[in-house]
Amino acid sequence: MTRVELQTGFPSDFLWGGATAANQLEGGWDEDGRGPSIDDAFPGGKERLNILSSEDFDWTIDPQKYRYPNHIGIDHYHRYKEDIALFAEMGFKCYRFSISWSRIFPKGTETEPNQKGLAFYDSLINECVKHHIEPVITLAHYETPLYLAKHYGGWQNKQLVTVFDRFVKTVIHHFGDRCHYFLTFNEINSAATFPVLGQAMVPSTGAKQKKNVFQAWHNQFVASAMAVQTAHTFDADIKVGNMLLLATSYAYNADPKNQLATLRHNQDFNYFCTDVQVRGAYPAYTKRLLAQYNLTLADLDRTEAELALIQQYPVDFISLSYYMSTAINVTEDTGATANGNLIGGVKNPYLKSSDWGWQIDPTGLTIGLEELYDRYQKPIFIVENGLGARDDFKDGKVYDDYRIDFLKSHIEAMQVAIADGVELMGYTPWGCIDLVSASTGEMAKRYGFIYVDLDDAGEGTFDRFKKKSFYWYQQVIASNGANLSNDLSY
Ligand code: BGP
Repeated sequence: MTRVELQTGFPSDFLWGGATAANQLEGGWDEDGRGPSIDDAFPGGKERLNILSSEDFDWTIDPQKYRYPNHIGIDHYHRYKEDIALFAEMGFKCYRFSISWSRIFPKGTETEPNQKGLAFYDSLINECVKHHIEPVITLAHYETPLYLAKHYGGWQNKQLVTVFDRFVKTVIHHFGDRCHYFLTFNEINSAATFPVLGQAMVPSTGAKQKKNVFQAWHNQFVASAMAVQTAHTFDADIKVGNMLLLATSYAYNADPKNQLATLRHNQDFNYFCTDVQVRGAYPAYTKRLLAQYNLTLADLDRTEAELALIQQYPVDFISLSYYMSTAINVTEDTGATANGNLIGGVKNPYLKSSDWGWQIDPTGLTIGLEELYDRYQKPIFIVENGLGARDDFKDGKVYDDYRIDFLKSHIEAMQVAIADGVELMGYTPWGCIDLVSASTGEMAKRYGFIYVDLDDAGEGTFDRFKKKSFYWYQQVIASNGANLSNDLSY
């Protein structure tokens, strides 16, 4: 009897590439008419999220008190041609980046776009096209114009839907002839723990009241539907995805109470936003979820017209970030907790952690992909994944075998999901070139295939160097994922 072989290969049009976000790499924060974005008020350092979560944070930029690494990023604003040429050398089929809203509309409220902002992205996109790299554009990657956070209170205010719609229409009408993939709100569900990033809300503007967080989500669901409408009206072939922070969740043990808590956690964290954006309607468990905060749907300002729009314009595909899994234990205190990507949890004794305490779990990627595909039957695009690590830079080289091991194991995990029928569109590892960390503002936490000579104090030449993983990923792409071997000369 012959053995049945499952299809584990990647589709021939699989989108291999890399991912970045404007605020974390561009720099040039006040050049050519750009207005400040919320990230320009984020201090650098491990205390970043604590500072942003404190009652007295009021969006003031105070260079006497803090360093602001996002102001310079890695100077991609001036070096993007060199960077895209390096991506092309690795063989990128696509490049995920974000368009900085405040580069196009400096305060967010203007009616006419900043032409110099459009010119920058025209040139960047043309550079991608020249190298046969498909742009994948994030419309909102934690980059609300600072003015809208300060004067409108962020996304809890419905006026943001109107001004965001103007931004989206400008972007799609201007770049839609060359770009076929757009993502709406980066890690939209991360507002469950840190509304400052995705919703531009802090405690002093009401971020601790859950009603505001749910209202902001609703406003973003409407804005997401409007983005799909704009894209499809402009060109029916443009595909728009949501963007989910996926943290696959396990019950710590077989105690049914932990199993139920895990189901609830999945609904509340991993599925709530995606259910609305993919299925076009609020899920049945919304009432239970809101009741946890003593809220009902009547507490939210949702019009019939908005709900109809959400239903009419669901996203075309699901995109997600995946770095780690989380474990749920409500029955006992094991004492050990784990850090993670904007969401922590109980320490899982079966997993190792990164230098920053994020639990490494490739099998969790297979499980997460299969759970999502079973639930929605929509194509999935992994638009972030990677290992934040300290690199040892010597004589122009970085031997980052630990990064190769991480990525290799996650690509193998993707193959298992493909063999089980998951429709996977592409893979763009995070921070394909070293950039400023979102959660800590550090340069020391590196993800890239390309090393950037810059440290946490802002010192360095900004020169770019190819790490060992650069050549490894080049080989992965050239073989369409068939050759994952780390046995290469460097
Ligand atoms: C995600 C964000 C990214 C990115 C990444 C890594 O949450 O979408 O912007 O930075 O995580 O996180 P960090 O930079 O905190 O290591």
